[in-house]
Amino acid sequence: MHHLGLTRSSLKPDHLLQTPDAFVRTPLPGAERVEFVIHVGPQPGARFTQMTAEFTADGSLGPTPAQRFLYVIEGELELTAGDRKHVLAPGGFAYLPQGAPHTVRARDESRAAVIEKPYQCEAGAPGLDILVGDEAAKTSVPLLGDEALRVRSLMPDGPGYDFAVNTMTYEPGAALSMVEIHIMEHGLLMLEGGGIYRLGDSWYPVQAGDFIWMAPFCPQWFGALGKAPAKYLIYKDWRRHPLATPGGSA
Ligand code: UGY
Ligand code: MN
Repeated sequence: MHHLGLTRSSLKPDHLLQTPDAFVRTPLPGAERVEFVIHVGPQPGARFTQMTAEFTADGSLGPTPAQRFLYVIEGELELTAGDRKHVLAPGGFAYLPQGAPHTVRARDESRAAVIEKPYQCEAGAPGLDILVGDEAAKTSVPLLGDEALRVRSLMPDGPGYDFAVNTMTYEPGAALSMVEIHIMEHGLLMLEGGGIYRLGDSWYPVQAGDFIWMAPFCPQWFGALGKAPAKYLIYKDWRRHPLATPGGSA
């Protein structure tokens, strides 16, 4: 089946829209019975990597040289760290500090968003612990007072943490109140619904399953369309001086 070379996907110097029809799977070293859709990495200019891991039953992740954040989309993952085992169901998430020994194994067919970023440590910042949580247990907060646009912060905010991961849920018709232009870069996975994303000087129809990368300072705006809420998982680098180098100290 071909589509005469058409896709909504687009790569520009300051953003990427990657739609499921353009996904290509790849294995990664150390992982077993998992295929990865690598959404972004340093190659097009990102300073982190984001992928979707598609596990068959008993599939497991390999090691990472960076911090790792997991968000379960489908199925169930067992995270083992030290003598503790956690079971992550859809909406469950985990943060693994750089160098923290752990294993991740799927009980059944499962899918998870995986975000990895070299740690930019800050002098005097406290050592970080493994965190495990459930999105549904996090309080949602209106963005800039807009009750129709609610944000859940999955990561704690403190001097030790150099990135944030949030979910944002838009009621139909809700929109960002401004075109944002900021130093943080974003990795974004559409989880539900859809709408129009402005990226740079282009406007794209987007829907659940799509991935977006926004480079630092990429102009961005979103408005939700349709009869159901639109929801996305969004990563941003955070709390580090602009001159700090990735992987180095601030
Ligand atoms: O956190 C953010 O910068 C967020 N408001 N950006 C976005 O949704 N594109
Ligand atoms: Mn933003």
